[in-house]
Amino acid sequence: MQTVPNHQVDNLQIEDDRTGLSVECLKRAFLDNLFYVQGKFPKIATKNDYYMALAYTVRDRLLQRWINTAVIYTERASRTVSYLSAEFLMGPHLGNNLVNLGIYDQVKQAVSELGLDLEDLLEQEEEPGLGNGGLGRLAACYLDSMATLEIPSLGYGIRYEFGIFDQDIRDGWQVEITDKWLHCGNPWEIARPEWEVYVRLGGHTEAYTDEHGRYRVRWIPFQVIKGVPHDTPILGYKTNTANTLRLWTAEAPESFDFAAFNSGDYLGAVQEKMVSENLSKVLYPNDDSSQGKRLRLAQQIFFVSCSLQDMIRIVFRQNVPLEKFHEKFVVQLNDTHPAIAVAELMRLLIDEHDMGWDQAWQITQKSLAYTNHTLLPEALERWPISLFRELLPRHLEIIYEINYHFLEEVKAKFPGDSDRLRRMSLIDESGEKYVRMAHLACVGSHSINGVAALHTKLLQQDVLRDFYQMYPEKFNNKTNGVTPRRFIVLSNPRLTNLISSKIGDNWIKHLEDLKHLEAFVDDPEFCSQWRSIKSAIKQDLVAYIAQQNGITVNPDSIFDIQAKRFHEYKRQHLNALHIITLYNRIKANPDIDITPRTFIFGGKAAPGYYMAKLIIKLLNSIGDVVNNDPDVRDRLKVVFLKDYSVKFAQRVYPAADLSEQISMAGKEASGTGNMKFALNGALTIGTLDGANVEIREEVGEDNFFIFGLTAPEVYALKARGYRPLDYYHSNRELKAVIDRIASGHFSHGDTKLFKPLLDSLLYRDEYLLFADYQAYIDCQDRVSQVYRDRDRWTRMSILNAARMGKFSSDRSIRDYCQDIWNIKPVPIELGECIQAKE
Ligand code: NBG
Repeated sequence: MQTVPNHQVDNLQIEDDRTGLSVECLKRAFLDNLFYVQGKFPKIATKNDYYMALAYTVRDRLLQRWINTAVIYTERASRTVSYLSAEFLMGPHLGNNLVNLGIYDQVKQAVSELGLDLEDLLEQEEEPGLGNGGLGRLAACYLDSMATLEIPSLGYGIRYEFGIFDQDIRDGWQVEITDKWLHCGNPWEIARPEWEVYVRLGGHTEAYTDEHGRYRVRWIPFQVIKGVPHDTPILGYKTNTANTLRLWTAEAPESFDFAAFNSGDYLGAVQEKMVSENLSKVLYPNDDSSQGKRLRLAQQIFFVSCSLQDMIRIVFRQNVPLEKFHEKFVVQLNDTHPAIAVAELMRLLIDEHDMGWDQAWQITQKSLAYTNHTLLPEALERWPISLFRELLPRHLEIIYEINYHFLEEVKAKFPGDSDRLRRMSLIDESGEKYVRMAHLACVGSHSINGVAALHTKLLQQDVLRDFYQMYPEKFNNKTNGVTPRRFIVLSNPRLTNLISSKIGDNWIKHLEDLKHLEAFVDDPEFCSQWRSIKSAIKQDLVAYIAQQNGITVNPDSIFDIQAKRFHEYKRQHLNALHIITLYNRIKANPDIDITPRTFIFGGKAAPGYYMAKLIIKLLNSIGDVVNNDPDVRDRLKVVFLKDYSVKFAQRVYPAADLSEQISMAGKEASGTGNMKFALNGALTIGTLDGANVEIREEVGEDNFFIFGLTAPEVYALKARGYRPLDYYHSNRELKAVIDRIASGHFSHGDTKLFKPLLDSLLYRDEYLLFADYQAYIDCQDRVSQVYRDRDRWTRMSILNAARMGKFSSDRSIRDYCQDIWNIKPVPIELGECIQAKE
């Protein structure tokens, strides 16, 4: 094979078709992969063949970095972060890898010289939607930042065969469709069957005395499942570090039960295989809620046990004594989904590796750290004891013993406080007995963190108050962040180029540098460029909406966007009340002077969450009426963009003028969409909730539209006794809005359709929409005013982006490294060790 000299990357020793980065080399490699991997040639190749050929071309270039990284980590037995998460919402890999490799432009040119369009090929990628929303996406951003900061890390999770469902909208209702993301193959992963592990489930335990006369427990399981790791490289931005995302698939230890097979019971023989494979079959589509389902607990122990066993394998391979497990690994638990790790690590150390309780407990606590992501009571995971005993009999014994020691500690610290013991126990005994996973995580970890300053404060004062009083030193805050590589460089190249033309491109790795943009905020030329970029991106979205929804949208209107999971606490229906308020004003006075707005929504509802689905239906119904009412004269448009995903989010954030972050204060742990919008120059309308508080602090009060009750005001109002009907009766516009919905105006005269929603507002209104209604409307009126002053708006937009430095996930990861993980970067030199060919 001919080699092509490559002057673009120092240190690169293998400059053949597998590693070369020149346009010529990329072209040859691409055609080679089309032929030898896809088995196609241009005349008969489909778009997917081209995508696959390109993906393999890029993967080849990752492999050299990946293998070198693994070699160096192994040689040095580097301290490593294990990020345990039931969800990783990675988004498409191809574009991101091009950005991080720094070869976007070369590849664009290479494929265009072959008569193809890169954007077209990028579109082709079926994204791995292995997460629900913020929590899974945060895990993905953190992997990007850890690789970029050269922090040795392994992401551990489940390779769901079906990720988050695809959303269709039929007659205004959400319809769920199975997400078959693997059906064309996944070029980014490599299966590692040689590192398979076994996980036990069910059965019973037996006590025995070992040869040293020690009391021991043997677990005789009912079922054993095989876990097979599938690895995906995670490349840092312009570094040689390529870390690993290791996702587990569940399989039956033997494909066939030969006894059953031989006796002619073919279906029975295949049964076990099907039952086992179920474990990694599908992602639970609930965001911020838990239903205590058996399969879900089985998924949790499955990936946690596989991952901990894998870490122990690595410890042994690197000749680290098991007593130093906590020096080799720090294990971050992404919410309570992996909290069973506390009991599983104890079990592995004691039962499988003969360690004594005290030492095992020290190692467990020193290794584990817990991140809480929610303030919603319904999201705090609890498992019925009966289920736990059936599935994890040994773990239940271990949890009882942890609980015994823990409650002794509590008694010693707070003598005579039996109520406290009851509240803090790992077992909820108030009715049916439950295991409280958040308590298990708190007791078994050395660090407990919230994801925004307000959230951490509320954890300390409220949700985890007893634990804060018990272990104040464990608590710390780590405000979330987002990766600027995916959420501006890849998704908003025009803005990226403008910014880099002014301040260089250092900001991509050091987002604080965006502050240098402030120097240009009075430069009319810069402001006009900023504005025309936003306007061009809005034009693109206009075209997309026309094609997707058949709705014509005015590109000069305010693009007012709320894109996130549907949940009552997030209050998409408050947004709906605003739309109808404006609509009513127009109906009352068709000539009224209104700043044109396009309301854009995106997001999925959990399939079993009736109220959230009804809110989606309401928004679509409002759209049908408002978009077609001649009185409105195109001043308002309501657009629901179906099937919100990472790919799709990348298209939406850059086009926003206004970002809706309107949850009831005290409910949104952090939010991360809020950061992505602002980074792309959207202004925020928001409550003082989650990270909104810190965003406002950073961008300045004058550049943030704040409204509504604060968290303490929410508690106070609820404590006083909240009566939504009073607001309804005393607020003329609010009453008109509710009456308009109740009259069947948006439901072809059907007065029953939205009644459950209206009743919940009129008689309960748990999330205080009515209490915040007037403040929201007033604030929106201010937004409309300010938007008319285009110079002022542009200035605010620039200042928002310029002051978002704090919200890079690089900053979050640096904080985790310093305060929790105690870990240092390990730079990777290429060519120092392994080469593909000698
Ligand atoms: C979500 C919160 C968000 C937060 C993300 C990431 C869960 C359980 N929690 O506010 O609702 O931004 O986690 O921390 O999905």
